[in-house]
Amino acid sequence: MEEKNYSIDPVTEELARKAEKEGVETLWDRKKAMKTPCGFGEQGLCCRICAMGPCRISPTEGKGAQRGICGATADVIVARNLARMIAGGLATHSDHGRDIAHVLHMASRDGNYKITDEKKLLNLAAEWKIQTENRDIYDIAHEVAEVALNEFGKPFGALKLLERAPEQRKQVWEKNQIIPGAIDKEIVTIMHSTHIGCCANAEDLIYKGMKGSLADGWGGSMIGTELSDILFGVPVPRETEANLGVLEEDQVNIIVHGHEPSLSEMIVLAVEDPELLQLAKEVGAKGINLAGMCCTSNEVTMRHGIKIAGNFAQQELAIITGAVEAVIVDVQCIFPALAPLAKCYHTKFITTSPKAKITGATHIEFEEEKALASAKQIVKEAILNFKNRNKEKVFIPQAKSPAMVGYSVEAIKNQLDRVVNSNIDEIGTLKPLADCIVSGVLRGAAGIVGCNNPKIKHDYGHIELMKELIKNDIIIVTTGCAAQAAAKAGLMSKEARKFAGKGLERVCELVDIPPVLHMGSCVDISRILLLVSELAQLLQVDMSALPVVGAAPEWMSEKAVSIGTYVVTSGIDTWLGVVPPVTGSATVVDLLTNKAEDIVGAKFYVEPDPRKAAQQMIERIEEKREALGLSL
Ligand code: NFS
Ligand code: SF4
Repeated sequence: MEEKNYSIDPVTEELARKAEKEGVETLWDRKKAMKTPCGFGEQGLCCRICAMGPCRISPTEGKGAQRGICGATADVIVARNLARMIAGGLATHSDHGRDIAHVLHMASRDGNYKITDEKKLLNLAAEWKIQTENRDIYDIAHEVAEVALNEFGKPFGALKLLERAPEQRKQVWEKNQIIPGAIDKEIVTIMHSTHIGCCANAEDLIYKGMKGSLADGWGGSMIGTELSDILFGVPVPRETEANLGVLEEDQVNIIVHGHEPSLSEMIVLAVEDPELLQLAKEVGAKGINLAGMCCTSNEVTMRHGIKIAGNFAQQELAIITGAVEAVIVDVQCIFPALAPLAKCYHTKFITTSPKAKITGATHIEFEEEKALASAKQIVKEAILNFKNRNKEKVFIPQAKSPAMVGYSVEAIKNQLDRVVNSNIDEIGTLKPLADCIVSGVLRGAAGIVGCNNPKIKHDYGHIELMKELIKNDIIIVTTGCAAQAAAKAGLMSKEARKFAGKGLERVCELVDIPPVLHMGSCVDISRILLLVSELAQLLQVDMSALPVVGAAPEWMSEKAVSIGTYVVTSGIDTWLGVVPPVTGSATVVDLLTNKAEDIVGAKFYVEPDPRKAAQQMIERIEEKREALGLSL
């Protein structure tokens, strides 16, 4: 049997072997070359915030340096570093949300960007008390965009979308004074407070981090999701396929990679352009095959069923197939390694965002004002590159899995309506889901999200955890690279219900869903927040009372730190499969994994073994059920 080193995914293993044979390196090679990571950094004990340092604090109490040159303690240094990670993640998601708001602001009837979901726009306008009667839909859209843009910099007041949370939750935030104001302000405050000689109280720094994180989940990310739905459509269930086997030997293969749908939506349109299809024929290809990578993939698969090429750890492998004419990227989670790697094959590595230029890549700036024309130019580059493909280097693994995707909150309600007796029940609510949880047919729900990280065998953390949980009648909602792991492993096909426990299997049959529901990209974790918030309001309890848990089994990014923090701050216990760099401070560890429960009603758990994590999650869910008096 073939030895499996890096991944539980055979396609990944095969291509990693191809890379070795061809002498090109991947993240796993570089991970090996990195040797043992720096112990100070690993524990969060290294401070580079000013030029008197860098300072590093000895992890052993009473031995070696116990304070930085300014006198900062281990607690302060660890908390400051963590708060800065949150600010980084919050900035990234929020800048994405802001970009989408700008796109909505430029939307017009005869332009490239149009309003696709008027209903969602009108609902949001009503929520924000924007006049809608006798107004052109585009005028309304522009005002909604302006209000959204103001959320980033308004001088006074709390973020508007926080209003959507249950009353009990808002009180928790209020009591702890962690209700965020303008999104940019929260980032700035964290950067300010963590400057040399400013905040030197670990607990307070954690509160600042929590407050900032809420401006991500209930702010920038939620704006990103809402406005993307208005522009490009609310996702509905549809079929797709996942893994690098979706590449086609006889077609021009294009990969979109990154995050913001404003680029990828236009690429989706461009590849259907008759002139470009004709050009593809002229260069000897049978067609143009578009597939996605990372969260951009999640955006376009949710809305168009575009095939999923793979997740974070597979981005290099796409190029290593030798069959990809272009990898088109915008922002975030893009390995700089793709630039030198693309030069070993014929692949064009095309950057498009002024925010993410990469040395060695071809930069074709994507101009939103002439979005479709820009997209067509980029696709043309890919087509013209087909002739450079070296057939001897091409190897496309034949494996791919069918998957159902597109489960927005709206789509989930729609599916649930199938079991509703419309004579007595209201349709379009989460009540059937709440009923299943109350009766115990479903024990609870888990949100499994996040990245890949070579510290964990690729996809193993995600898949083991999901399998364990569905077996125990816990329904799963997922986003990001975790969702792609599930799609590849077949957990999003309807047949996957056979892996579920009796209760969940029955629910899947009746409602016609897979046991693992794809809810989108990482900014779409805001959908999960709203799902849990609505469930809580239906059952008239706080979010922290529900038998609901979260997990990021293979997380790696600052974005994931911000997400984990806002999920916990929203009252949902969260399991991490990778230890965060905080172990150098017993105070911070105690705050995150213990005291947080008294503060916000939920806490972090760290458990690298997904099976153990699953057991802990099941126990926790049962505890919550008992506390709510739900059936055993
Ligand atoms: Ni989320 Fe998406 Fe993937 Fe992690 Fe990166 S793509 S925004 S950060 S690696 S899940
Ligand atoms: Fe050292 Fe303090 Fe400067 Fe950090 S802020 S590098 S601990 S002197």
